[in-house]
Amino acid sequence: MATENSFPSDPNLLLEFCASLFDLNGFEIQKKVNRYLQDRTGAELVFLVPLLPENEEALVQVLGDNQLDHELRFPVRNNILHVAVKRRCSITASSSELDPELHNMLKNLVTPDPTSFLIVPIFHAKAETVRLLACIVNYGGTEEAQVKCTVLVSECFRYCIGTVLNALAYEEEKRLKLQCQSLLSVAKNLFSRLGDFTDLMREIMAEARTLTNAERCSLFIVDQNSDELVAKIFDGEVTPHILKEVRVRKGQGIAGWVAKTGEVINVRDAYSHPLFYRGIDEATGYRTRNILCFPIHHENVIVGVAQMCNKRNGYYFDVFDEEVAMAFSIYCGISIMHSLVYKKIQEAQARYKMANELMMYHMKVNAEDVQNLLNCKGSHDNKLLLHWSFSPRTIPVPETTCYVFKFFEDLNLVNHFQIDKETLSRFILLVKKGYRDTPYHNWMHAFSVAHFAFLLVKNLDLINKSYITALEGLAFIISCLCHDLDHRGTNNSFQTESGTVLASLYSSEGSVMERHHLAQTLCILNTDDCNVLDGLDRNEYTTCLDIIRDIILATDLAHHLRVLKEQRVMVSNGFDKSNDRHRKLLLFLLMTAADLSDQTKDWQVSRQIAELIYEEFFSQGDLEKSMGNKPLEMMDRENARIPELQIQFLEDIVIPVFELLSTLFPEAKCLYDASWTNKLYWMRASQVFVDQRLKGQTSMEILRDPDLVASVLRNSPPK
Ligand code: 7OP
Ligand code: ZN
Repeated sequence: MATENSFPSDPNLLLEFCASLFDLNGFEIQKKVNRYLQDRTGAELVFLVPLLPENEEALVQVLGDNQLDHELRFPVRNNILHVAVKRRCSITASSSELDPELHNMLKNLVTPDPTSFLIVPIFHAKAETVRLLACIVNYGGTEEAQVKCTVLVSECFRYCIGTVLNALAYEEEKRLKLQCQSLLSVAKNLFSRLGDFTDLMREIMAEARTLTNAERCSLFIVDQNSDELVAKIFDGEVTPHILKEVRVRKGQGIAGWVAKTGEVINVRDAYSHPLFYRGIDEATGYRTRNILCFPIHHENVIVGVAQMCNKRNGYYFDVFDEEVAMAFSIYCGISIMHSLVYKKIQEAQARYKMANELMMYHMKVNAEDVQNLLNCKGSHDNKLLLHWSFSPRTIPVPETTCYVFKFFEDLNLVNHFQIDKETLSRFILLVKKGYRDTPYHNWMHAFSVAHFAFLLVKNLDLINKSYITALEGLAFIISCLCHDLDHRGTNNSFQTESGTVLASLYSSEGSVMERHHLAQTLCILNTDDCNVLDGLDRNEYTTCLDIIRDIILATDLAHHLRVLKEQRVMVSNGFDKSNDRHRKLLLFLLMTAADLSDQTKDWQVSRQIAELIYEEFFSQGDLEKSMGNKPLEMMDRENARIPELQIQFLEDIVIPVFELLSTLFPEAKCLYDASWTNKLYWMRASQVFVDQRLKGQTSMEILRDPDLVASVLRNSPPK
């Protein structure tokens, strides 16, 4: 045993040696250390075995003066090296106890066969773990030589371990960085091929071969229904052309085992492995030497297995290959699953397109209806049509389309924008078809809103007085006709609360229904021979669509409440006809007024509208109750106090709109007055509701009772 003061190292040589380690890379440092220790110990060969901390891997890169053309990596566990690490003292061994490949290399380098072999663990005095082993080959074999070698090694490293470890760590970082970079470029490559599954599979195999330096790769996808592995695409130098598709049961063969257990299998000699199936080699004439087989996961499910065959250059797959393979397999899993999802989405889209085609076919308006509308000889010149108080709901439904046609002609839009009359007829009929048979939000609502817009443009002479441009006038009328297309009788919060398809399309943007009405509008305008905007030039066309979009989205009462303040400021500061924002705000106000215009007609209309609206609201409330939700009071047929709700609605929303409108257009004062009068009538109605509720009638029954109209209108009009 070496004593405290025995110092076999020559201090000058050691100092010189330490100084010479300056600015060398990991390989050069190892050569220097090996040479120094060889010289000092008189051994035939010295080499270092760095140990990687996390995964207990051993690394051999340099033997004596020779840097290996491919570094060796192997696990420390179940290896003679492990004994030295565990005991933390030098041990003698036979080199045949080493990793077999390392043993072979030593045999080629050392003549004759290594006879004595010493392993010295190296650790920093202040650190716990062994970071490095020094292996000394043919050092003499005596116990004295063993002690001397151990002391020489420990003295050497007392001064240079920091330098050596830093250089090695730097090399390892460099390697990891390169590995990361190459994996990232692999990921980039794979993710750009999600559109074509076969192409993706080929690329995965090619990348896997390059990363692990393998001759061939087989890729199996797990068929989740049959629990089988399926390979359809083959690659590599030998193409087994006889095979169309290979199916392997889970658990069968190496790939089947990996699919079943999720373990990586790394076999150095395929033929000696009990799970190896020789059939494929026999059928193809390919000779499998070694195999690296790893699972491909996606969210904890094994979706595939990749099997790499034959490491190139006659080596076998090492721990490093296993590591790269596992990282690679994560990208494979994600890209395979996304590619499958992408395929599904494309199929869904194709199905959607087919369904849409079918629907558009059945939505086609009848050619005869188009001709009838076009050639209508009816006069339809109701004298009251231009009166503010006229209720368009009195017009019989079959005549409504003729009136709409008239609105376009009367406002000079057909002329001004070169609208093809047949296209206009088809457009009007298609819009009418686009409304459902809901109590309130149906074609008659759209028609009455469009009529009110016609009244506004005509009676206030908005276009000639340049309050709005002709294009804005056109957009306004189209928007009114289309603004509630395909309404389902339920409001925005219902869509969001019950997670309808419409909510999934639009809820992130708000105004779910309005966005749908807009989408339907654009769909109609894009239908063959229905585009009334065909005659517009490019610029006018896009401007018109932009205005339509803004107006339809503005029909959300939430939007109205958001811009009301700005509209008030505009009205009190004076309307500027050349200000684009002013004209927009005016259009929003006009649209809201048209949408609420039922409340500016006489009270019988107001009552009838309430009947339609509450029928629709209560149906939604019933649905909400059946889903276990509590509806708003106005949607709840048991609790809604209709007159109070109407008074509130008139006060909070309707009256302010017409107040603002009549400030801007004094001619429209009668609309404001009418909405006020209706509020007073609803206050009268309130008492009737209280009385009749006590007698056991439901709100809806009271609203429909002819006695209600009789008692509300009995006395002189309210003041
Ligand atoms: N008259 C009406 C509507 C009651 C012309 C709608 C609402 C908001 C607040 C009540 C309330 C209802 C709403 C139009 C007309 C049409 C208003 C949007 C509604 N008398 N409602 N009502 N509205 O959401 F207090 F449902 F489309
Ligand atoms: Zn509406």
